[in-house]
Amino acid sequence: MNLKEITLNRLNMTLKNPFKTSFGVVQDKDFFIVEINDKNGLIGYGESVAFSSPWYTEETTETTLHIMRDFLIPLLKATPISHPNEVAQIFQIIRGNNMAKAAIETAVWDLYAKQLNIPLYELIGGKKTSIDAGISLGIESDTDELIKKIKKHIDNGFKRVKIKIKKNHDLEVIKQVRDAFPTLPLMVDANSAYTLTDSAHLKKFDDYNLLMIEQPLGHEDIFEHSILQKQLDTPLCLDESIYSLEDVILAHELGSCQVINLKLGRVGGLKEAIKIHDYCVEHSIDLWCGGMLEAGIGRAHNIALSTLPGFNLPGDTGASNHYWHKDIIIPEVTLKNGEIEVNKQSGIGYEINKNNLAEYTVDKTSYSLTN
Ligand code: OSB
Ligand code: MG
Repeated sequence: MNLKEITLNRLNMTLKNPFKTSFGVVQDKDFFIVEINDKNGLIGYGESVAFSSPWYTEETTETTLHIMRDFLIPLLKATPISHPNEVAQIFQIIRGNNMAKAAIETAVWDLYAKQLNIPLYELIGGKKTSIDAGISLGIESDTDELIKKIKKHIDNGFKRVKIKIKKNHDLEVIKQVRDAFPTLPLMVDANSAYTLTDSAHLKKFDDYNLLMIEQPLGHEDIFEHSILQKQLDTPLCLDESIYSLEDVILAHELGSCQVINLKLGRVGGLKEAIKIHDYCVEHSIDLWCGGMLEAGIGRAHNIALSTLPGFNLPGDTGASNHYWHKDIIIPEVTLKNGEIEVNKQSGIGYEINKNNLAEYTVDKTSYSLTN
């Protein structure tokens, strides 16, 4: 692929609104935009999605830097590639650290699509011309406030609403939201807030016609979810527990969930994501694309992935301006009637906004990929 150089742009961006989960609050994002240049001047972009602290999975911004700089970039430099599928293979000797791997791997995919002068979504076999947008809303101490926000998002056309819950902040919230919106496609995300001893309590969620309960139990658990799923009518969805196709196979075989939330960063990039997609299609497992409060580059990759036919439920990918005062891509991602139109430009379909990128960049280091 004639790779020439890789640049790690470290960005600090502040979300418009603090995002509260069962673990804590995110407002400041410290992350990387990975830039890979080829010898003809084309540039592929990827975004790292780990947070500053390891509350979601074990990776952090600092571990991402360590793994990319000290292991992944030297591996990429040492091994010439002719197709982005080879990147995941080269990175296989490094255990875990999927978010670091995905930041680079997805940049190579974008570059490859640009070299072929075709959209990334087309390269991976995506067919949709628009994707359905859902919204994920953080925990609000005041449920009336939450209901106001939901109303606004429904008016903007969002196709489904996900609310975060935690212990002692769940049933009453669900009940009030359901009363306010009796037919809303509604789901909840617990980010691992419960244990199996809560199963009788979680059983009560069955009364509220939820689309699914996302990740109620342990962040790496698959087995106990299979026990819980047998006790509930509401479908379970796994997020944190899914790092690979093997995890999806195990979850499916055990009956741990009926739905998968797929995130590029969590599974190490596009190659693994496509394998998981194909398995879900083959086994009729519901699938949607999750989010990590991404800036524009990560958002664009999520949109490309979501064009694959197996993504049969609205994801968490919404408009840029829901998250940011100014995003780093041109155009910004916008919604029309709750849908995001898929851009047909080559690669991820969006240009980088160089001024905004520079404004958010706190550090920038380049590494040669030629010997
Ligand atoms: O659990 O899906 C999650 C955000 C950060 C980390 C984990 C999660 C989330 C979200 C919001 O739910 C996703 C988004 O809007 O990008
Ligand atoms: Mg989740």
